[in-house]
Amino acid sequence: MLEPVVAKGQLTETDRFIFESWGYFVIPNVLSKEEAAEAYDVSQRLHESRDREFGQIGRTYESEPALERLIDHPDVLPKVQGLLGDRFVLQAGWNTMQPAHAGNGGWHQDGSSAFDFKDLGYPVPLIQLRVSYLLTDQTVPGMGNMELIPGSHRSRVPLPDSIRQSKGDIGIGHVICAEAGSALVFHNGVWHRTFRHDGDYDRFTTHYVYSPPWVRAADRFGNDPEFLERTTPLRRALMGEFARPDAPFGANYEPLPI
Ligand SMILES: O=C(O)CCC(=O)C(=O)O
Repeated sequence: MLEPVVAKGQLTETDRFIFESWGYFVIPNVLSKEEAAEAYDVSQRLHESRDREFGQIGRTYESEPALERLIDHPDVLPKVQGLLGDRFVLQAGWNTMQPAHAGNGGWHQDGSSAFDFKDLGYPVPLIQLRVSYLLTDQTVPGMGNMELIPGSHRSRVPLPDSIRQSKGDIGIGHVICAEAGSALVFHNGVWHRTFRHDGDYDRFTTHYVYSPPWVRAADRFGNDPEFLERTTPLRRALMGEFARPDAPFGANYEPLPI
């Protein structure tokens, strides 16, 4: 089986080649089974107040230490730094629930319907680098896996409407099979969807989106002052709370304190 699996830590030249070619890679064993189970329990509690249907809750890292830790996970952040450079922010964090026995989600690219990233130029630039932590085992298809189309961030043409409208399959769809605790890292331009979930339990995956520092946050209008007060200098900087020496984005500012 072809699998874009890479090791934890620094982005190697091979990791970069895989990312450039496929638009994503998977890092196994980032969270221990216990850490993944703890994050699962937290996610379950957070989603209890919603209807039991597919949905996402933003900025859960502010209130939940088990999810806050993932903002700058030491096995993963070096990959983000390798791909985005020394100055980037956490543009959003979403915790997603897919209920038991749910079907496929819709195919899409990440971005903004207010201003489509593809209108910025070709190839679609890397504006949102997503890290998705799998909190359940997704070792075979049909476990609420993510499905991605390798290399589709470089496609000049969109996924055909016929496939999108019917939520149909495509022969080059790659259903990511990985254990709980793995992290999937992917480019906003890659066409993807949530694959069906045949299990009797709800599936939770928690997502962190990193962007250049001039991109506006998508999960919040402002940061929670109490969270900023008690979190670490690195996480504060990742929340966009860095000091700018003069006009906003007019000049350089200190790199992240990594
Ligand atoms: O299934 C998920 O957790 C993520 C769904 C998705 O593709 C998205 O949020 O863009």
